Amino acid sequence: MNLSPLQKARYEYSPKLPGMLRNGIAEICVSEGAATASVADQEKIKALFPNTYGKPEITFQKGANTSAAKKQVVGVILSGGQAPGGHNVISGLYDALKATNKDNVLLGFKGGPDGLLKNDYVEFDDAFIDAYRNTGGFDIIGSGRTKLETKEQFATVAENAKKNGLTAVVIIGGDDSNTNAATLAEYMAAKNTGIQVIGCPKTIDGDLKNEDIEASFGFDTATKTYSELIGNIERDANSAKKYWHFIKVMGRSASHVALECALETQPNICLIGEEVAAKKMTLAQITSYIADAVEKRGNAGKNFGVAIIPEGIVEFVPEFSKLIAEINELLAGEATAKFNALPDWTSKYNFIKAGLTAESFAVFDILPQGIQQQLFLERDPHGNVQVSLIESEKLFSEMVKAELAKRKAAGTYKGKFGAQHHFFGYEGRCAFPSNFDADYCYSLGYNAFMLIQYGYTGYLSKVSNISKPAEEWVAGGMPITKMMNMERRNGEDKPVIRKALVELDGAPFKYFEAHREEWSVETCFTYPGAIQYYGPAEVCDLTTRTLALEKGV
Ligand code: FBP
Repeated sequence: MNLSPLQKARYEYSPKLPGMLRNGIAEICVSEGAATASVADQEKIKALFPNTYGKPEITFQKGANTSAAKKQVVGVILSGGQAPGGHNVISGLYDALKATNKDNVLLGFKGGPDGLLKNDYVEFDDAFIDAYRNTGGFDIIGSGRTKLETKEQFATVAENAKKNGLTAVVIIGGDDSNTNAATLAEYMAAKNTGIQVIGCPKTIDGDLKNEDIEASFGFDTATKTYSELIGNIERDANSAKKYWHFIKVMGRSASHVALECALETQPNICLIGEEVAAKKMTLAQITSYIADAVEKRGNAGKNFGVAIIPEGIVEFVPEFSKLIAEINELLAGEATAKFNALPDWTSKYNFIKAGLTAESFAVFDILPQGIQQQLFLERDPHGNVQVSLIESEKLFSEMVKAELAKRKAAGTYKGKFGAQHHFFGYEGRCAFPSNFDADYCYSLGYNAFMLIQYGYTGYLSKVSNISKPAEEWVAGGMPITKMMNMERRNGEDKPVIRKALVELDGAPFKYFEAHREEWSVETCFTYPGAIQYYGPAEVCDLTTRTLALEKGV
């Protein structure tokens, strides 16, 4: 393998553990809290998880080890989208497992949940793990999005686990994957397999957090990477003074990534999906809001700016969601083939006009033609519009352009408008983990093994107090059922981990809200620069602005 100088240097980095875990199992004991209850729908969740519901929160402390000596054979998977630090969760898990008993074994199941179903795995050893320490990516064993949720799948996993003598499975994933980890844990307990299941909170989207989990790993590095790029673009905009940059950032649904990037870079505009939904904003209102900033700046001679658009925005616009639902209905079943057979866009347009309600057609009709056509291009396996493929950065810039043309004709807008478009997503998911993510992930993995060693199942590895230096971090575990409620999914009520959306009364949004008017008209850009791996702690070990504001530090 060809190694870059940074990669070589990062191999030498020693991730920081919470103080209480630093001396290994010999000096780690457990303190159990009170029984827990799920955040909502307690009776229903309790009935669905009779073996794993209501268990206590646990916290590790310094003290004499009381765990039973037992050879552990642990299987681990990476599940869902990549997030910086996944390799460190595995190396932390491996180090804790080997430090506890050199005969313990760690198997990495390949390609996400599929690896567990197909019994496709590798056995890790020192050389294998050493090649991935402190690196980005999930390439150590790959990842996948297969959902582990049916009884048949669980039976296959149990069978494969038994074949390999597994004592525990660790699932590194987001809210859906950890919901499935809880169901798998319940299955394993109900069947008396003796196999424990532990989850670790991952996702760059930042939406797996709650009163127990302060942040999902990967959010820190991904947002720092996007913020570096946005800062660079801001500086370019402020140098050339001739473009508005419309920048879409990842985050399938929640706008945490967009908000964090805005807090880091102070752009002129940042849309927040959750606010758009709460205020029931229309596309025209959002367009007008952006055009107002462009107009004010343009009339003051500042024909440049930066607007951040969250990937999930369109689903938060009520009239747009309704339009998508109607299109999905309109093209259900055989109608798709009929639609595709129409000879040209005019006939397709007329078909759409005849099939939509007048209200939804009016929304469709104000979209730029390129976006209208995107709605009918790629469909998911269920035949639904793939909303995440809609180029919302272009949607808004084109709508703003049309609005500005009207304002120009009316004589209110005197500036010039030229737009550039960007989408930052994959650029940030496999970056070298920041020191924070390298430390946090290693700790989550190390801690996951302690939960296994102490016999817990159905728990999420929990490392808290993470806005403080690592020495003060608190390690422990929380039953996953505590984070669950019932939600309607595909026509059925299901127990799921509650997804964290941006809270409009939370400190990060409040800070943004208090400053955004000034940022929209003035040029208040801040340039965060590249992630720093070496240097003073106040530069290298910083947490996100989101976490700092949430914790008041
Ligand atoms: P996870 O929720 O699995 O962590 O993935 C998040 C994410 O990166 C989203 O931000 C993005 O919308 C999506 O994955 C992209 O998925 P894919 O990798 O399948 O293109």
